[in-house]
Amino acid sequence: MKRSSDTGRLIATIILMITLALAGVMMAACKGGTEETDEKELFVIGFSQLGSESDWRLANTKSMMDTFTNDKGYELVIQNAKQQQDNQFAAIRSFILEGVDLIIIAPTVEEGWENVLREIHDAGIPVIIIDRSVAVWDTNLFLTNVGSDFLRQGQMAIEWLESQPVNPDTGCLKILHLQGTYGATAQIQRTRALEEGVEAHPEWYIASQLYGDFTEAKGYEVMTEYLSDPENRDIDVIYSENDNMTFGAIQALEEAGITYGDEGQVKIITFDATKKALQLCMDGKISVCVECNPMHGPVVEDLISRYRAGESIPRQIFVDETCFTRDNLTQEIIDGREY
Ligand code: GZL
Repeated sequence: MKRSSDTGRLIATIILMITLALAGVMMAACKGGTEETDEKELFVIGFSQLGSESDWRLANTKSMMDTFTNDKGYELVIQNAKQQQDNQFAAIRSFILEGVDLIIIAPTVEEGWENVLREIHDAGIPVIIIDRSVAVWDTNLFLTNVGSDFLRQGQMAIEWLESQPVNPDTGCLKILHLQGTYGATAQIQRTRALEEGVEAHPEWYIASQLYGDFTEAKGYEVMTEYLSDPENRDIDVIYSENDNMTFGAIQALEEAGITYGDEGQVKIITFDATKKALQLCMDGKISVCVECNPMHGPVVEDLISRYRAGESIPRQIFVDETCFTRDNLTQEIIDGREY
């Protein structure tokens, strides 16, 4: 009896051990398979966004977030540099350590990118530059630059200004220039277009160039300070390098009792063409809104898909943009805008 009961216990123990072993193997396979499948499917993108300084920038970030979603097979890791290039370098180096599949950079300024782009290159990670550009000798350090032709934007504004009469009392045009972040491609090229325009028109002159850093607060601050001197109040045109500085400048004009718009003293030229600026243009308060399209997400996704399929992609992609005035603007266009 004892022998058979011993034997029975032994057999039961062996069956239990085999069952547990099989269960463990199945669980491991399921777990490993699930995790492996999840990790394998997501294409991880490290995105160094320069900041959140303007409505344009917020729209640009939203476009990227709306495009690179998990259900479309992406993991988008965004780091906001608060307009500091050093923060971008730190973010990019963390992306390299994480071993992301691709890095996207919206650079604060053009200079200073050679070393960190070489580090990314040496790590074997592809890079796409969006919005502004980077000034590097070796353009093989990035796949492509998706952005705007900022010089053309400025030239469209100058073409409109050329169609305007000079001040009949003075025989000239006194222009106040609000500049964006020094060294950013948008600032460099929009400034170049104005300065080349002034050079070609002796009856135009730049009364002052104020630094607004692409923000509404700074635009208001420098404009308020400038208008505090009565000698500075006779400006004919404000050439403002983005809408948010324009909104600050408009507040300063109103507080100084200076009229603006179609029926006012000061004609305003602005860049970005956000909904708020277009509405002011429609209402005759802003004369020219030069569009700067922030909706880079879909364009960048198409380029990444083509790159992953082994196709060659262009080194530079310009997005479509329009120069809006009351002549070509409708409420329907404004209401249909995404930003
Ligand atoms: C332009 C972009 C500029 C916008 C500003 O592509 O770099 O930066 O014109 C933004 O609104 O701050």
